[in-house]
Formats: sequence, C-alpha cells, structure tokens
Amino acid sequence: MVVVHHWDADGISSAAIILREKGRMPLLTPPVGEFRFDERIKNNINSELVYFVDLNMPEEVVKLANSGLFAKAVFIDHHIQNPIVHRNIIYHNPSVSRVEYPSASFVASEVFDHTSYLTIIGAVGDLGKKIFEIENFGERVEKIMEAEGLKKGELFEAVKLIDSNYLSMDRYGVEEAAFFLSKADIDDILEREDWIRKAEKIEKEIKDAVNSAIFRGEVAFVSFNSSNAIVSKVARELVWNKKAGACIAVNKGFNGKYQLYVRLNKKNWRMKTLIEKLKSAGIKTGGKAEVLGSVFDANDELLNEALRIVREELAKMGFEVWL
Ligand SMILES: [Mn+2]
Repeated sequence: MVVVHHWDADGISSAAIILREKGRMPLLTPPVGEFRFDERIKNNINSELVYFVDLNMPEEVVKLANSGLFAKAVFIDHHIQNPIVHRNIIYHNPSVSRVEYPSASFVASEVFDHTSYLTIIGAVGDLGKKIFEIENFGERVEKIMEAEGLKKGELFEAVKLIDSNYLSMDRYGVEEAAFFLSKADIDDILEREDWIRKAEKIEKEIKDAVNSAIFRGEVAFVSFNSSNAIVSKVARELVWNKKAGACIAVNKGFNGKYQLYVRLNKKNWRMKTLIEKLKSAGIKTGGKAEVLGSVFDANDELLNEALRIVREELAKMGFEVWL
C-alpha cells in the first residue's frame, strides 16, 4: 500500500489517519505547489492499493488507474469535483453528493472510523477560524477539542508548524510530516524545533514583505525575493488586514521563477477577464473571482507584459493605476 497526499495540513493529517488505521506505508506528495503526478510518484505507486487523499485530481487518478500502475485505489477528498466511476477505484467524497465537507481529514475519519486531533487539524488547516462557524462541523470540532483537551491556539500553532514544510517548498519534509503525525500527539508537533525555526523564518519573510508594500489609494504593490511559497499569504495579509482594495504581489526570487499574484477585496470580485487575458498572453495563470496566481520563467519582459495587462484590467475595475 502507498498513500499519495496533498502537501498542506489537511493532506498531511489525512495521510496520518490512514497510517494510524492501516499501518505503516510509504507516503508521497506531488511537487509542492503543482497539481501533477511526476515521475517520482509514477515510479513508486506500483502496488496493490494506493490511497489518494485531499488531491483534487480525479481525472489524473483515473488516467493512472487506466495505465495499470496499481491494482486498486481508494480516493478520499472533499473538493467539489466530477465524481470518479471506475471499477478499480473506491471513491469517497461526500461533498459531491451529500453535504460539503470542510476537510479531507473529516472524510478520512469517517471512512476509517477514526477520531483524534488529526480529524480537526485538517479542517483548521483548510478553513482557519471560519471552521468554528460552519454548521454541524463547528460543533464537531469543539467536541473533539474538549475530549482531547485542546485549545484553539494550540490548533492554529500546530497547523502553522505543519504547513511550514510546504511553505518552505520542502517536499520530503511534507512526507516526513505525515509519517511524524501518524505517531505524534499535538505536543510533539508543538515541540518540533526544526518546524518552529522554519515557521519563524517564513513569518519574518511575510512580515518584511508586507511592511515593504507601497500603497497608493486602494492599490497595494509589493515586490520581494523569496524561495518560499509566501506570495499568497503576503497578498492575503495586505487585503484582509491592511485593507487594500487590490494587491499586486511579485516574487522575483522563486527558485529561478517569477511569481505574480493579484488579490481583490470582496467588493471587487471579478478577476475572470484578467485571468483569461494573462493566459492568452502565454502566462500560466490560475485563480478565481477574487484571486489569481501566475508562475513563469524569470523574464523581465514577460513580467512587464503581465503587469501591463494587470494595470489595464484593474483600471477598468475603477482602480487608480500608478505602477
Ligand atoms: Mn483539503
């Protein structure tokens, strides 16, 4: 058996639940930040049974199944997606048929009849403090907290430490984290010195970037150099806490690549056209109504073209254009 899991706290805690219930087995995560199965995964899932957890990649899993790399798979997820119907895949995702689940860790806990702090760590990881306001699940989280003697602060801290692995782009660290959680209790997490150091470094980088942002009117612009995957956190901070109407964040030090990230505040959720325009310009971009992210080769011409498009579209939304 093998587990393939998402790199965030939800994927890691869900994988740990499977190890606790099914015994020790190898753990694999995709290249951090990329939703694809690379050669390393394809070469290591040649087995009787593969668990795919918290990876919103049903089509890709079906492709793997059809290529005969494994005998059977169990697919556990909570993202809204096209359900899998395949003779070799057992599909668990209540979000597509019953009620939306906040995390894969809740789905895995039900599939394996498991309850522990791992059940709620994934939900706190995916939703933050919003989880406590979600019908039914909020109360379920509080019940488990009470039974396990956990405080909210401890959960938030543990999530931060677990997520320091993917934020620092440490793929092996992510996989080791899932194994560690399969044996650890929450105090062991809170005491992991190496994770504490990683998280501190990341927090400082985020803070420095946020403080270096330039505001003009409603628009915040920030450019920084970081090998860590912090750009989305920087933009969130600027829009959610520093009250920017729109934030444009550029990371020119992302391991040989450039990252461009744009986030809009709630009043201005209409990013669709901008995403399409960047894509048509040949800039790999993903996103939704309020947010977009691009990553491309470190090339100033491409960046300037991307920024020109961003400027143009933000002006159409009524933002003052000054870049
Ligand atoms: Mn998740």
